[in-house]
Order: sequence, then C-alpha cells, then structure tokens
Amino acid sequence: PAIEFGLEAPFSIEYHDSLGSTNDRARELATDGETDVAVVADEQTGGRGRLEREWSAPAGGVWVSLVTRPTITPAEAPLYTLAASVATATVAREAGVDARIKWPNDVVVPVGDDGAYRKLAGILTEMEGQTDRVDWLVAGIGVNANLDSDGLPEGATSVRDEADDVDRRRFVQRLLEEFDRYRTDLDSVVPAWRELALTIGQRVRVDRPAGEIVGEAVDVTESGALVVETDDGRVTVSAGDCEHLRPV
Ligand code: BT5
Repeated sequence: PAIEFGLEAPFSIEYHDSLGSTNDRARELATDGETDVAVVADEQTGGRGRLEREWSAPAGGVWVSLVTRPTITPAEAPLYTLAASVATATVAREAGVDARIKWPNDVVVPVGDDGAYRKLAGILTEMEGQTDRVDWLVAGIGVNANLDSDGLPEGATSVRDEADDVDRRRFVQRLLEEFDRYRTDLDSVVPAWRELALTIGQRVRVDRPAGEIVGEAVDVTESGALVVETDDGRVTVSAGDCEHLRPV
C-alpha cells in the first residue's frame, strides 16, 4: 500500500490505494451500522465536492472520510464541519503552512492582504437522521498534501508547494486526534474556529438560493452559521444555504 497504517488512533482505519470516493465508502459503512472508522485512500477517481461539484484527488493527497454516530440534532451538525476545518487547519499549520479557514468549509492559504487565497483543503459533511437526532454523520476531508498544485484546479495550493511533503500516516493520525478532541468538546469548536477564520471582518458576497447578499461578515453563531451585516441589517446564513462566498 502507498500508506502503511498501524495507528493508535481514536478511529480504526480502512485504507485503499484507490477508491471512487471515500465519502461513498464511508456512507456504506455508516448505513451498515459502523462507527468511528476513518476511510482513507491514496487516490480517488470520483471525489466529490459540495453541491455536485467535482473534487480532484490524485495519488499523494490526504483523502479521508470519518464515520461517526454523534448524539446531536441535525441543527448542530454544522459544528462537525467546523470541527473538521479547525482540525485540518491546525494540522496543516503544524506542517508549516499558513492555513486559515474560509467559512464554511474551506481551508485556504491567504495570498497578500486583500482577502485573496488559494484552496488547500475542503470538507464535505453528509448525514442521515430524523428532525430531532442524527443517525450517522460522515465528515469527508480532502487535503492537497504531497501534490504539485500545477496538476490541480485553478486556485488550488498544496502542502508540498507551501511547505514540504509530509508523512501522510502521521498527518492522518494528527487529523483524527484533533477532530476527536473537538467532537468530544463541541463548545470549544466555534472559539477555535474564530481564531483561524479568514472570513470574519471581510466584506463578502454570499450566493444563496434565496438570493445574494453583500456585507461585512461579523461573526459565526454558536451553531456555526455566518452573520453578515448588510445595509438592511444582520442576515444569518447557514452553511447549507451558501452556494458561494467570496470577498468583495
Ligand atoms: C469542497 O467542495 O471543498 C469539499 C471537498 C471534499 C473532498 C473530500 S476528499 C475525501 C472525501 N471524499 C470525497 O469524495 N469528498 C471528500 P466545494 O466547496 O464544493 O469545492 C469544490 C470546488 O473546489 C471545485 O468546483 C473546484 O473548483 C475546486 N477543487 C476541486 N478539487 C480541488 C482540489 N483538489 N484542491 C482545491 N480545489 C479543488
């Protein structure tokens, strides 16, 4: 295998040299009743982003999906996305990358001071459940690790290009430890997220199904929604309603 696992980690590891999408395999395990499994692949041939977008995932990245069965309501699920972003940014920073978080689900590296950035990693959270409780939740994390950003979509960067190649076994282990720390202490997620946020204080445009809004991003709520101060007052946007967010 391209990555040798054998970790003392809070998740058991299911490793594949190649998979369509680690999220799809994780969903299968979740519907079979499994929990606390991390599905890892060296390469994905059908990686998925949000809203049916494609995720480019050649061999050399960190492509991992965490199967969890949290005792939370669906309204609290966005905290898991923020927790995955915080964990990813933290571990990327340990690798020497100036990683920051762009709400809701992107880990980025700032370029200059005008709000521009390159995308290092993305998070795709999927879940199933009833209105009052989540049955399972899969947190998919994709990090451009040991890759040249030349071969990735426009606007991407990688750990290799920003710093140096990493030991992916160790990188995954740290990701699992950090994610586990935040999921067991959900109150600490938003404060940690704020520390790493690139979005807060920026003037942004958010595209939503209900129409676009423009204003200053001033905070995130305790459930992880973004608060935007517009000319017509404060608007709260949930991650699920955000199609695009860009600095303006
Ligand atoms: C995301 O979507 O950022 C979530 C990506 C989640 C990927 C992980 S990998 C493990 C797990 N298994 C999966 O199948 N998925 C998860 P979104 O915000 O929709 O961003 C997608 C957009 O980012 C695309 O439309 C491209 O423009 C761009 N993109 C695609 N691949 C990229 C890459 N490797 N690096 C940077 N940008 C990329």
